[in-house]
Amino acid sequence: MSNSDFGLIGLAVMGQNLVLNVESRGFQVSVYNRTTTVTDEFVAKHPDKKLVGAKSLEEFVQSLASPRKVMIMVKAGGPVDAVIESLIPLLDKGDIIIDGGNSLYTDTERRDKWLSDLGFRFIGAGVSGGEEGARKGPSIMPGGPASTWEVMKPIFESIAAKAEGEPCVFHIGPGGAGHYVKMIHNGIEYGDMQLICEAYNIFKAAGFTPDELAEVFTDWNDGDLESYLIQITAEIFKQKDKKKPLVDLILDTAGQKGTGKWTLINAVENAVVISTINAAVEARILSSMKDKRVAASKILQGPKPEIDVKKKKLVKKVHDALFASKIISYAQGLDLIASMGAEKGWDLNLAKIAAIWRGGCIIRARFLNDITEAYRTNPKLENLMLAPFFTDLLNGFQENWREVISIATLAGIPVPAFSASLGYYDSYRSAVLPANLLQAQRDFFGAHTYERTDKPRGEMFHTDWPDVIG
Ligand code: NBP
Repeated sequence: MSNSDFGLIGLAVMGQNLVLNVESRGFQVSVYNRTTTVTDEFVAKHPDKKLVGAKSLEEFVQSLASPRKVMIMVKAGGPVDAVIESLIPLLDKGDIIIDGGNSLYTDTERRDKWLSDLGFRFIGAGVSGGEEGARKGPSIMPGGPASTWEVMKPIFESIAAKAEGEPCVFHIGPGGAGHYVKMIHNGIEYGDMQLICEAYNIFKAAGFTPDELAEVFTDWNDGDLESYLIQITAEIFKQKDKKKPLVDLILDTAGQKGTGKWTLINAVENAVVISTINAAVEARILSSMKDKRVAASKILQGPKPEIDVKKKKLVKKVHDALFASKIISYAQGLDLIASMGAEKGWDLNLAKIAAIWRGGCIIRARFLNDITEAYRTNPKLENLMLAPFFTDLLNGFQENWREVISIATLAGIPVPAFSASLGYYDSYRSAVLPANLLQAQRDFFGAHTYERTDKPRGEMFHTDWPDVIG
C-alpha cells in the first residue's frame, strides 16, 4: 500500500518525537530504523496511531505516496550519506529527501548537488527544540529549492511551533542555507548558556543558595529576560537529589559537539567577530580539562572567590550584565548570518529568521520579538546594537555590566563571555583603536606598509626602520 504521506528514517529521540508530531497533525507516517527492533517497539508502543513500521528500506519506500517525502533523522556525517546511498536505487525521480539532522551546511550543499544531478529533490532542514520541541512543535530551518519547500510547506507548517500565531518555519534559502542558520542558532545557544553559567558563578561567590537562585531565575523569567534557557535554569536550581541540590552534585565538565566548532571556523573564514560564542566554546573546552584545573588550582594564585555586595543590588547588576552580553551574542551571530548570506547570495531575511526562533527552539526568548521588530523596521541594519531599542538598552546597562565584570575579576572569578561581550562593545564603539601601533610593527618587520592619518585613504607608506639585529 503506497499511501503514507510522510516517511522518517532514524528512530532515536528526535525521530520518534517528530513522527508522533507529524502523525498528530493527521498524516500517516511510515517509519524505518537501521536496528529494526527499535521500529517494532516504537510502533507497538503506539497502536492507536497511523504508523506504518517497515522492516526494510524497500518496504518503507513502497509504503509512501508519490512524490515520496522521506525525512532522515540519523546521526550527522557519514550515516546521512549511508542512508542516502541506500535510498537512491529505491526512489523515483522527483521524490523528496529531507535531512533533518545537524548536518554541516557544506555537506548539505554537496548532497543538494549530488541528489539534484540524479533528479531527486533535497531539503536540508535544521530542527531545534530537542525532544520536547520535536514532539510538540520545533523551530524548523529548511534550505533547498523554493519549489520543493512549497511541497513540504503544509507538513512543516503544521508540525512547527507557533509564535504570535505564526509557524516557526519558513524557507530560509537555497542549498545549505537552512543548516547554516541552524548552525549559527546553536552557536548563539552556546553563548546564551555560558552567560547564564557565568551569572551563576558570580551569585555562588556572593553566597546565593540554589533555592535563592531558583527564585532569581523565576523572577527573571517573568521579566525582559524571559526565555527557555532562563526557565529551565530556574527548574534546575529547584531539583533535589537525596535532599541536596542536584546542581551541586553534577561534575563541572562540559562537552561540545560539531556546531559550536563549525560556527567558530566559519566566523574566522568570513572575518566576522563572534567573541561571545568563541568564549563560550572555549569555556567548555577549559571545563573539560578537569584534572589540569585541579592541579593548577594548587599552584597558581588568585584572590578568594568571594563577593561582598548586597544580594538585591547584585541581582540587578548581574541582570544588566547578562542582558547586555546576550544582546552582543545575538548581534554577533546575526552579523555572521548576514555576512555569509551576502557572500553566498542567499538573500536571507533576518527578521523572519529571528521570528522563527521565537518559539520551539532552545534559544527562544521574549527579546526575539524586539530583534524581529528591529530587522522588520530596518532590514539593512548594520548591527543589532545600532537598532534604537537595543542602543538604549546597552547604554543603560553598560555601567552595571562593567561593574559586574570588575567585581568578578577582582574576586578571581572567570567571566570570559561577559568580558568578551564587553570587549566587543567597547571595540565596536571606539573611533580610534591602537591598530596604528600594530601597523607600525607590521611595517617594521615585514614592510607591510601603512596608511596615514594625514593622507587620503588608500595611499600606502613605508618607513626605513632602524636595524635592531646584531
Ligand atoms: P542520534 O544523533 O543519536 O542518531 C541515532 C540514530 O542514527 C539512530 O536511529 C541510529 O540507528 C541512526 N544511525 C546511525 Br548512529 N548510523 C546509521 C547508519 N549508518 N545508517 C542508518 N542509521 C544510522 O539521534 P538524535 O539524537 O535523535 O538526533 C538525530 C539528528 O538530529 C542528529 O543529527 C542530531 O544532531 C540532530 N538533533 C538532535 C537534537 C537532540 O536534542 N537530540 C536536537 C536537534 C537536532 P540505530 O538505532 O540502528 O543505531
